[in-house]
Amino acid sequence: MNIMNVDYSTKIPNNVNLSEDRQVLKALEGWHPGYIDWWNDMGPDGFQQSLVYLRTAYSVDPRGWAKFDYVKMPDYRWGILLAPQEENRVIPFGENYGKPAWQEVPGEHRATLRRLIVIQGDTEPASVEQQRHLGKTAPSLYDLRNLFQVNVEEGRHLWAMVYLLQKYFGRDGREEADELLRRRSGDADSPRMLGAFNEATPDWLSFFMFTYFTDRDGKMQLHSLAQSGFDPLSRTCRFMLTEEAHHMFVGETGISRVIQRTCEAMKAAGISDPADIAKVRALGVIDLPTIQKKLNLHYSLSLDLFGSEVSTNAANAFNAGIKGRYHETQINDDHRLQNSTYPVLKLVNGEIKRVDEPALTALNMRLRDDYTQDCVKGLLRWNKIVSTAGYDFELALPNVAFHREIGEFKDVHATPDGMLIDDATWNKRKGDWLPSVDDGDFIGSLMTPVTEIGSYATWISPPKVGIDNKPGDFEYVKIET
Ligand code: BYC
Repeated sequence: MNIMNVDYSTKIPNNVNLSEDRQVLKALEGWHPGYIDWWNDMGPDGFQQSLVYLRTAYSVDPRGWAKFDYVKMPDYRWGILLAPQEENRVIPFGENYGKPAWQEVPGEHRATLRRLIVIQGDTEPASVEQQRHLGKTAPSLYDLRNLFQVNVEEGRHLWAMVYLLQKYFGRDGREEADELLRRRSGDADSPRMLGAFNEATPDWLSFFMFTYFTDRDGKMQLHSLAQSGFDPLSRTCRFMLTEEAHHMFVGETGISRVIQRTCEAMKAAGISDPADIAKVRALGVIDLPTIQKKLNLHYSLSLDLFGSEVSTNAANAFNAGIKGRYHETQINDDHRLQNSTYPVLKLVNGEIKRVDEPALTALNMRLRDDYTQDCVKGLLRWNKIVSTAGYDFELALPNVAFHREIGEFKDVHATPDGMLIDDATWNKRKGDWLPSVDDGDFIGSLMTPVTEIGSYATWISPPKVGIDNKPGDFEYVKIET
């Protein structure tokens, strides 16, 4: 078969020749009904009979890989898609640097590899669970369609990890695949594995923040796993990244549109002080200080997803050749990191200081730094909208010590500017920095659905361009209740 094109003749679309891999096909077909049950129970609430204008991958050729059409979500063809195999690929880092990439699981690294695949797999259904109620309050059909596109693709990313588990990890891989359908975001007894994936996504501003900040952690982690010496994981992640770009686009443009609308409304009403929250809210738009609080929350939750700044897990995975660095092959060094150091932010005698640590154990910190640099790009665009509107207000990323549950700063409190403060000050001030119940109630009050074709809620601007070059008044979702 042609690896570029996806075989749609089997129940599970794929470009991995499943029709000749009976055992894996059987395992996946056995898992399929449980997945559909999970989708019906935990996927989007409502709209399952609606026709949604979705893209589906038909190829893994970066020059053209997706087709758009109306699909009912339960009929979406979730498939197994791997980027084409690179001939003579070698392990690009670690102790096995330069040796041929593994096509089978290396026995001595089996447990590490399985753990990383399970963690990656766990986040995908978690995000769908977190977002399941949002369809009911979508600000437009365009946004509703984007939500569902993100959801079905996160579902496909779960399939991607399940394929790796079932094909390469035998019985325990199959058990892990079943567990991925059993855990639930936010569940007291059986939560999802990583912190941010057990938080609520109560409104659309949270959804945009999540797709901007948390999906971007996904991007960084997938890039690192795409470097893996275990070639099937590398190829899987490479294709996932193609889809992931749209998710972050939804976040970045979503936040841009919220800010745009707020600035327009403030200008039209002659408001000169963006911090005059009551006046701004009276216009039915979200004030900039509240947007900053939501940003503080989602950025800090997402920083926790990088693990501890100094981590032997990360060092072991790198040494083993299993998880590399962002853009590993473009870095100009020995790719072994036996003798180099990396500056890590640490608490030293009650102060935040940069301390040189062995580069091998500082890999989480390095990836987190790469992530922060990537996050800044959106802030520049958002701040441009504010300054172009003539307002003196700048959104900023909070300090990495702010509101942390994992790593070096988990036991201290810090302001968004990075000043360490005591418990009492934190408790008194945290409502100034993180969304309060009142903020949540106000945003919640704006979340009324808009389902007329080409219309948008009061608190968000229309997008500059439509999906698949469709016009603004395109019926992105044909709602059937
Ligand atoms: N919450 O050495 P440590 C995505 C645990 S998002 C809870 O500090 P390590 C997506 C850790 O498991 C990307 N527990 O960190 C986005 C370990 O536990 P054990 C998902 C945490 O291992 C949006 C212990 O603390 N993919 O794709 O170097 C929508 C010590 O760990 C957390 C991945 O994350 C936490 N935040 O790094 C949809 C890639 N952090 O084993 C999808 C795979 C740490 O001692 N995962 N712990 O019981 C990894 O590479 C690593 O496991 C981590 C942690 C980066 C997560």
